Amino acid sequence: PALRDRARRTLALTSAYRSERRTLQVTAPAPNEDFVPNRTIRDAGHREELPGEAVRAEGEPATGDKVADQNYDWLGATFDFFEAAYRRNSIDGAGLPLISTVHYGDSYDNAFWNGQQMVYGDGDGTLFTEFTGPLDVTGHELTHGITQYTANLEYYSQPGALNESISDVFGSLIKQWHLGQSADQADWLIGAGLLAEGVNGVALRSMKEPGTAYDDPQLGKDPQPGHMDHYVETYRDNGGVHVNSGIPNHAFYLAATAIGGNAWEKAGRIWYDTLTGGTLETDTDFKGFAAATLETATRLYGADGAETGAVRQAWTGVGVSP
Ligand code: ASN
Ligand code: ZN
Repeated sequence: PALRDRARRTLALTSAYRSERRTLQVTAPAPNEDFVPNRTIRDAGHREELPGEAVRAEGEPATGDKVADQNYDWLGATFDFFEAAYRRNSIDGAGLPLISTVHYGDSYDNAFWNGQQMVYGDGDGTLFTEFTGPLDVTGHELTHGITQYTANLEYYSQPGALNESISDVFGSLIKQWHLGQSADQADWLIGAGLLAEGVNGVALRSMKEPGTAYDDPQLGKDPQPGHMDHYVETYRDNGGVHVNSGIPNHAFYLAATAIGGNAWEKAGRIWYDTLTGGTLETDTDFKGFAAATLETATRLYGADGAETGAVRQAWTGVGVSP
């Protein structure tokens, strides 16, 4: 929110100058021009129908519905993160409008990106609370859009688990950036606060200790492995995309904590440049992605850089040899 206000102030201050400049010369935007989000929040009215009725467009005042307003704010924080950390202008890098539908379905226990927009259920209140609540969940869903516009990793098996993991990595980094937490201060949980009262667990997933986020009679036990020795072969969940994502998630955690400092700055930069650099295939597997992160780290920090060593060790630590 602080950054959003800053951006708005800057925009107000520069708009007069900008229109003057336009009459003098027609040029591409200045490299440090602030990007601004274009959010639309829609309300599905508890039906499973999209897109629902628009309740808040960009710049409009709060609706009074805490779910819609929370979603608007978290979309803003996520947009701000990608601008501040990587100078990315929205999902497609070119200011794509952010469209979100809340109150989707009746007691709907999920949130998703459907290829064009984000969709959020309210949870059933017994297992899950509102999916608009945790910032990292919104960061996760929006990052699916970024992956679609960049590496476009297919949503099956290892590339699918990488797609999932990338959404968890940036979801977590957005939360860390918002809270001002360094790698050693972060909880590395995804969806903390999402489990309803009485559920035995702390979050949906743990990047620090995959497999330990919950263990509950109704929800079952967190099925995530954190090492290739425990890779889960399954046809369910698109070949275990939400299960085996624990392995690259843990690799990122190992790299970021070994490098130290703010995780979005170095480890995040390595993952971001790898995702958006154009060298991944849609069917890149863990080994291929690991090798690509090492190439990126080598380009950024040198073959003998401590950061590059940390990335190599991280992948080795989860049983993936790049
Ligand atoms: N919340 C899930 C996700 O974004 C929904 C899904 O299974 N696609 O990964
Ligand atoms: Zn996902």
